[in-house]
Amino acid sequence: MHVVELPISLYSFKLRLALRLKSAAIEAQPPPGGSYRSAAFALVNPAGTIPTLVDGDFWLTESDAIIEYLDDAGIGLTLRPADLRQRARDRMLSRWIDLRFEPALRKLFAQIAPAGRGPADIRSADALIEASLALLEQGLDPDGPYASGTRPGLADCGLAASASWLTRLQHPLGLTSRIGPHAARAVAAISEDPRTRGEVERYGMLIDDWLTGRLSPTA
Ligand SMILES: N[C@@H](CCC(=O)N[C@@H](CS)C(=O)NCC(=O)O)C(=O)O
Repeated sequence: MHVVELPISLYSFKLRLALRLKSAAIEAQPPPGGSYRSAAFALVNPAGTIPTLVDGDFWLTESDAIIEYLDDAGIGLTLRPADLRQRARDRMLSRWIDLRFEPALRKLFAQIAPAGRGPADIRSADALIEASLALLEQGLDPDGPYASGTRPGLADCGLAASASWLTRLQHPLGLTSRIGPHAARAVAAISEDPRTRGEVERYGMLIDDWLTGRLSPTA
């Protein structure tokens, strides 16, 4: 079994966090041909997205589906809350992050190079991010510290991954959206957890390196 992923990919990082929390060591490999756009990778995964789990002749995309598959297969510690409502809340929040927060954030990637920036596009993505974060605040467990209670789940991994980018794009793109107090508490809990702290720090450095150069006025 292995995971096809790339170090800089947001969703690959999300899955790496989950694997750390599960204490599941699964080999990571880059997509064949080095890119998820390669023809060789399309043969493995027609959806063309990473991360992709390959388990013998079975492949699976979608980070949440992969984490749930590993949970159901008894690989590593379970990540999903035992309580029915907390488990459902975790799924709901993870979908909100996947379908609202991250897609709004993703719109900003085309705005990173100063030469290609459109202030109106940045403002509209910022507004979508703000709305998604406001919604998240209403869904997150008010007692925390994690998204759905006292243990980290799917939503915490996705939230930490998108928040890693948002905090680093705020200043250069002049964004006004900020994660709310409940989300900040969940992100802090993942960032301080001894199982995930190193992964969070390494990913932050990767993003910083990736942004250097791309943010320069000549980029
Ligand atoms: N919802 C998917 C999103 C995966 C995703 O969009 N991954 C990005 C890299 S971070 C990707 O593969 N993009 C390539 C593409 O969409 O063509 C998941 O949870 O795995």
